[in-house]
Amino acid sequence: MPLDELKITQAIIERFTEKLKSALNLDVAIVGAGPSGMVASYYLAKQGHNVAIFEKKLSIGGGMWGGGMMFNQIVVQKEGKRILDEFGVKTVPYREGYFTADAIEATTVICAKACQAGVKVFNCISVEDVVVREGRVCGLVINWSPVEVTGLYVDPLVVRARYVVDATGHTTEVMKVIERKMGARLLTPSGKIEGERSLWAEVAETTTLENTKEAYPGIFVSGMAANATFGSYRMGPIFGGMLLSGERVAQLIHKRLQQEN
Ligand code: 48H
Repeated sequence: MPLDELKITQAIIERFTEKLKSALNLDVAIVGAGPSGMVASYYLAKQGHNVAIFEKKLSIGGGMWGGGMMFNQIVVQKEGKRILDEFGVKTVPYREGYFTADAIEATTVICAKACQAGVKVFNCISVEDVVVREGRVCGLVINWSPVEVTGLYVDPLVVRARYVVDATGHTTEVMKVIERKMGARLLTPSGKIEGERSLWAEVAETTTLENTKEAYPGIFVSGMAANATFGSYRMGPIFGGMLLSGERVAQLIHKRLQQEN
Protein backbone atom coordinates (compact mmCIF):
# COMPACT_ATOMS: atom_id res chain seq x y z
CA MET A 1 0.00 0.00 0.00
CA PRO A 2 1.51 3.37 -1.00
CA LEU A 3 2.13 5.80 1.84
CA ASP A 4 -0.40 8.61 2.00
CA GLU A 5 1.12 11.85 3.29
CA LEU A 6 -2.32 13.14 4.18
CA LYS A 7 -2.95 10.19 6.50
CA ILE A 8 0.38 10.81 8.24
CA THR A 9 -0.59 14.42 8.79
CA GLN A 10 -4.10 13.54 9.95
CA ALA A 11 -2.72 10.94 12.38
CA ILE A 12 -0.42 13.48 14.00
CA ILE A 13 -3.06 16.19 14.28
CA GLU A 14 -5.74 13.84 15.63
CA ARG A 15 -3.53 12.02 18.12
CA PHE A 16 -1.93 15.21 19.45
CA THR A 17 -5.34 16.81 19.81
CA GLU A 18 -6.56 13.78 21.79
CA LYS A 19 -3.50 14.02 24.03
CA LEU A 20 -3.98 17.75 24.63
CA LYS A 21 -7.71 17.36 25.26
CA SER A 22 -7.00 14.70 27.87
CA ALA A 23 -4.78 17.24 29.66
CA LEU A 24 -7.31 20.08 29.88
CA ASN A 25 -8.63 19.07 33.28
CA LEU A 26 -5.70 17.73 35.27
CA ASP A 27 -5.18 16.47 38.77
CA VAL A 28 -1.63 17.80 38.64
CA ALA A 29 0.07 20.10 36.15
CA ILE A 30 3.84 20.14 36.42
CA VAL A 31 5.86 22.97 34.95
CA GLY A 32 9.33 21.85 33.85
CA ALA A 33 10.66 18.46 32.76
CA GLY A 34 13.84 18.54 34.82
CA PRO A 35 14.67 15.74 37.27
CA SER A 36 12.35 16.86 40.07
CA GLY A 37 9.37 17.43 37.77
CA MET A 38 9.80 14.14 35.93
CA VAL A 39 10.20 12.10 39.12
CA ALA A 40 7.16 13.81 40.67
CA SER A 41 5.08 13.11 37.59
CA TYR A 42 6.00 9.41 37.64
CA TYR A 43 4.96 8.83 41.25
CA LEU A 44 1.72 10.79 40.83
CA ALA A 45 0.75 8.95 37.65
CA LYS A 46 1.54 5.62 39.34
CA GLN A 47 -1.05 6.57 41.99
CA GLY A 48 -3.62 6.93 39.21
CA HIS A 49 -3.70 10.74 38.93
CA ASN A 50 -4.12 12.59 35.65
CA VAL A 51 -0.74 14.32 35.25
CA ALA A 52 0.90 16.40 32.54
CA ILE A 53 4.25 18.14 32.29
CA PHE A 54 4.69 21.32 30.29
CA GLU A 55 8.27 21.89 29.18
CA LYS A 56 9.30 24.99 27.28
CA LYS A 57 12.34 23.46 25.62
CA LEU A 58 12.34 20.96 22.75
CA SER A 59 14.17 18.48 24.97
CA ILE A 60 13.20 17.13 28.36
CA GLY A 61 15.74 16.73 31.19
CA GLY A 62 16.40 20.30 32.32
CA GLY A 63 19.83 20.55 33.93
CA MET A 64 20.37 16.81 34.24
CA TRP A 65 21.56 16.18 30.67
CA GLY A 66 24.64 18.27 31.23
CA GLY A 67 25.90 16.58 34.42
CA GLY A 68 28.51 19.00 35.74
CA MET A 69 29.86 21.51 33.22
CA MET A 70 28.73 19.17 30.40
CA PHE A 71 30.70 16.23 31.79
CA ASN A 72 27.56 14.15 31.42
CA GLN A 73 27.76 12.18 34.64
CA ILE A 74 25.71 12.84 37.76
CA VAL A 75 26.50 12.15 41.41
CA VAL A 76 23.96 10.92 43.94
CA GLN A 77 24.12 9.92 47.58
CA LYS A 78 22.71 6.69 49.04
CA GLU A 79 19.17 8.08 49.37
CA GLY A 80 19.19 9.39 45.81
CA LYS A 81 20.52 6.04 44.59
CA ARG A 82 17.37 4.44 46.04
CA ILE A 83 15.27 6.38 43.52
CA LEU A 84 17.57 5.60 40.59
CA ASP A 85 17.36 1.92 41.60
CA GLU A 86 13.56 2.13 41.55
CA PHE A 87 13.69 3.49 38.00
CA GLY A 88 16.25 0.90 36.93
CA VAL A 89 19.01 3.44 36.24
CA LYS A 90 22.47 1.95 36.67
CA THR A 91 24.62 3.50 39.42
CA VAL A 92 28.31 2.92 40.07
CA PRO A 93 29.87 3.30 43.55
CA TYR A 94 32.60 5.93 43.70
CA ARG A 95 33.95 6.79 47.20
CA GLU A 96 32.00 5.85 50.31
CA GLY A 97 28.53 7.39 50.14
CA TYR A 98 28.93 8.65 46.55
CA PHE A 99 27.52 7.01 43.44
CA THR A 100 27.63 8.09 39.82
CA ALA A 101 25.14 7.56 37.02
CA ASP A 102 25.22 8.37 33.34
CA ALA A 103 23.29 11.63 32.88
CA ILE A 104 21.89 10.52 29.53
CA GLU A 105 20.67 7.18 30.89
CA ALA A 106 19.18 8.81 34.00
CA THR A 107 17.32 11.48 31.98
CA THR A 108 15.94 9.18 29.31
CA VAL A 109 14.98 6.29 31.60
CA ILE A 110 13.19 8.54 34.10
CA CYS A 111 11.25 10.21 31.29
CA ALA A 112 10.43 6.90 29.60
CA LYS A 113 9.13 5.43 32.86
CA ALA A 114 7.05 8.55 33.49
CA CYS A 115 5.49 8.34 30.01
CA GLN A 116 4.79 4.63 30.46
CA ALA A 117 3.14 5.36 33.82
CA GLY A 118 0.71 7.63 31.95
CA VAL A 119 2.28 11.09 32.24
CA LYS A 120 1.54 13.31 29.26
CA VAL A 121 4.65 15.32 28.39
CA PHE A 122 4.20 18.44 26.29
CA ASN A 123 7.47 19.88 25.07
CA CYS A 124 7.87 23.26 23.35
CA ILE A 125 5.06 24.66 25.50
CA SER A 126 5.80 27.53 27.88
CA VAL A 127 3.77 28.33 30.95
CA GLU A 128 3.40 32.08 30.87
CA ASP A 129 0.80 32.69 33.58
CA VAL A 130 -1.53 31.05 36.07
CA VAL A 131 -5.27 31.08 36.71
CA VAL A 132 -6.17 32.10 40.28
CA ARG A 133 -9.64 31.87 41.81
CA GLU A 134 -10.46 32.84 45.38
CA GLY A 135 -6.80 33.04 46.35
CA ARG A 136 -5.87 29.65 44.93
CA VAL A 137 -4.02 28.60 41.78
CA CYS A 138 -6.30 26.41 39.71
CA GLY A 139 -4.84 26.44 36.22
CA LEU A 140 -2.02 27.32 33.84
CA VAL A 141 -1.82 29.66 30.90
CA ILE A 142 0.18 28.00 28.14
CA ASN A 143 1.55 28.97 24.77
CA TRP A 144 3.93 27.54 22.18
CA SER A 145 7.50 28.41 23.18
CA PRO A 146 8.34 29.82 19.71
CA VAL A 147 5.60 32.42 20.29
CA GLU A 148 7.50 33.63 23.35
CA VAL A 149 10.90 33.39 21.65
CA THR A 150 9.82 35.31 18.54
CA GLY A 151 7.72 37.81 20.45
CA LEU A 152 4.58 37.17 18.41
CA TYR A 153 1.33 38.55 19.79
CA VAL A 154 -0.61 35.31 20.04
CA ASP A 155 -3.10 34.66 22.81
CA PRO A 156 -2.54 31.58 24.95
CA LEU A 157 -4.73 28.64 25.95
CA VAL A 158 -5.61 27.43 29.44
CA VAL A 159 -5.51 24.11 31.28
CA ARG A 160 -7.22 23.51 34.60
CA ALA A 161 -5.40 21.68 37.41
CA ARG A 162 -6.27 20.79 40.98
CA TYR A 163 -2.60 21.24 41.86
CA VAL A 164 0.36 22.81 40.11
CA VAL A 165 4.05 22.10 40.69
CA ASP A 166 6.62 24.77 39.90
CA ALA A 167 9.57 22.58 38.88
CA THR A 168 11.18 25.25 36.72
CA GLY A 169 14.57 25.08 38.47
CA HIS A 170 16.73 28.10 39.28
CA THR A 171 14.39 30.57 37.55
CA THR A 172 11.33 29.57 39.62
CA GLU A 173 9.22 31.04 36.84
CA VAL A 174 5.69 30.27 37.98
CA MET A 175 6.22 31.61 41.49
CA LYS A 176 7.71 34.77 40.00
CA VAL A 177 4.53 35.32 37.97
CA ILE A 178 2.38 34.88 41.07
CA GLU A 179 4.54 37.27 43.07
CA ARG A 180 4.56 39.87 40.30
CA LYS A 181 0.94 39.72 39.21
CA MET A 182 -1.08 38.73 42.24
CA GLY A 183 0.66 41.01 44.73
CA ALA A 184 -0.27 38.32 47.24
CA ARG A 185 1.65 37.04 50.25
CA LEU A 186 3.42 33.78 49.43
CA LEU A 187 3.77 31.05 52.04
CA THR A 188 7.43 32.02 52.57
CA PRO A 189 8.89 33.78 55.63
CA SER A 190 8.90 37.21 53.97
CA GLY A 191 5.80 36.59 51.84
CA LYS A 192 8.02 37.06 48.76
CA ILE A 193 10.40 34.78 46.83
CA GLU A 194 13.39 34.54 49.18
CA GLY A 195 15.92 33.93 46.35
CA GLU A 196 18.62 31.36 45.71
CA ARG A 197 21.87 31.56 47.68
CA SER A 198 25.41 30.58 46.62
CA LEU A 199 26.77 27.04 46.53
CA TRP A 200 26.85 24.81 49.64
CA ALA A 201 26.11 21.20 48.68
CA GLU A 202 25.66 19.71 52.15
CA VAL A 203 23.10 22.25 53.37
CA ALA A 204 21.41 22.68 49.99
CA GLU A 205 20.65 18.98 49.62
CA THR A 206 18.88 18.85 52.99
CA THR A 207 16.98 22.08 52.57
CA THR A 208 15.76 21.08 49.11
CA LEU A 209 13.59 18.51 50.83
CA GLU A 210 12.46 20.82 53.62
CA ASN A 211 11.56 23.48 51.06
CA THR A 212 9.54 21.11 48.90
CA LYS A 213 6.09 22.30 49.91
CA GLU A 214 3.16 24.50 49.06
CA ALA A 215 4.35 28.00 48.28
CA TYR A 216 0.97 29.58 47.53
CA PRO A 217 -2.43 27.88 47.81
CA GLY A 218 -2.66 25.27 45.05
CA ILE A 219 0.99 25.41 43.97
CA PHE A 220 3.94 23.43 45.32
CA VAL A 221 7.61 23.99 44.54
CA SER A 222 10.13 21.21 43.92
CA GLY A 223 13.82 20.88 43.07
CA MET A 224 15.86 24.05 42.65
CA ALA A 225 12.66 26.10 42.53
CA ALA A 226 12.03 25.01 46.13
CA ASN A 227 15.37 26.39 47.30
CA ALA A 228 15.00 29.53 45.21
CA THR A 229 11.52 30.19 46.58
CA PHE A 230 12.31 29.52 50.22
CA GLY A 231 15.84 30.98 50.13
CA SER A 232 18.46 28.28 50.32
CA TYR A 233 21.74 27.34 48.69
CA ARG A 234 22.48 25.71 45.35
CA MET A 235 24.31 22.37 45.43
CA GLY A 236 26.14 21.96 42.12
CA PRO A 237 25.88 18.73 40.10
CA ILE A 238 24.65 16.41 42.83
CA PHE A 239 21.16 15.21 41.98
CA GLY A 240 19.92 13.21 44.99
CA GLY A 241 18.06 16.20 46.37
CA MET A 242 16.27 16.79 43.03
CA LEU A 243 15.10 13.18 42.80
CA LEU A 244 14.01 13.06 46.44
CA SER A 245 12.23 16.39 46.09
CA GLY A 246 10.24 14.96 43.17
CA GLU A 247 9.27 12.00 45.30
CA ARG A 248 8.36 14.25 48.24
CA VAL A 249 6.17 16.63 46.25
CA ALA A 250 4.32 13.65 44.76
CA GLN A 251 3.66 12.27 48.26
CA LEU A 252 2.40 15.64 49.54
CA ILE A 253 0.06 16.21 46.61
CA HIS A 254 -1.19 12.63 46.59
CA LYS A 255 -2.16 13.04 50.25
CA ARG A 256 -4.06 16.25 49.50
CA LEU A 257 -5.88 14.72 46.56
CA GLN A 258 -6.89 11.74 48.68
CA GLN A 259 -8.18 13.99 51.45
CA GLU A 260 -10.27 15.96 48.94
CA ASN A 261 -11.81 12.94 47.21
C1 48H B 1 7.72 25.47 30.85
C2 48H B 1 9.77 25.74 31.89
C3 48H B 1 9.44 27.07 32.23
C4 48H B 1 8.18 27.57 31.81
C5 48H B 1 11.44 26.66 32.97
O1 48H B 1 16.38 23.21 36.01
P1 48H B 1 15.74 21.89 36.00
O2 48H B 1 16.59 20.72 35.73
O3 48H B 1 14.93 21.72 37.38
P2 48H B 1 15.09 20.79 38.68
O4 48H B 1 14.82 21.68 39.82
O5 48H B 1 14.29 19.58 38.54
O6 48H B 1 16.62 20.37 38.69
C6 48H B 1 17.61 21.30 38.90
C7 48H B 1 18.94 20.74 38.40
O7 48H B 1 18.85 20.41 37.04
C8 48H B 1 19.96 21.79 38.61
O8 48H B 1 19.95 22.75 37.86
C9 48H B 1 20.86 21.73 39.74
C10 48H B 1 20.91 20.55 40.62
N1 48H B 1 21.60 22.78 39.95
C11 48H B 1 22.47 22.99 41.05
C12 48H B 1 23.38 24.15 40.79
O9 48H B 1 24.10 24.52 41.74
O10 48H B 1 23.42 24.69 39.67
O11 48H B 1 14.57 21.87 34.94
C13 48H B 1 13.63 22.90 34.88
C14 48H B 1 12.89 22.77 33.55
C15 48H B 1 13.79 23.12 32.36
O12 48H B 1 13.73 22.07 31.44
C16 48H B 1 13.16 24.39 31.82
O13 48H B 1 13.26 24.49 30.41
C17 48H B 1 11.73 24.27 32.27
O14 48H B 1 11.83 23.71 33.56
N2 48H B 1 11.01 25.53 32.38
N3 48H B 1 8.94 24.96 31.21
N4 48H B 1 7.35 26.74 31.12
N5 48H B 1 7.79 28.84 32.07
N6 48H B 1 10.49 27.61 32.90
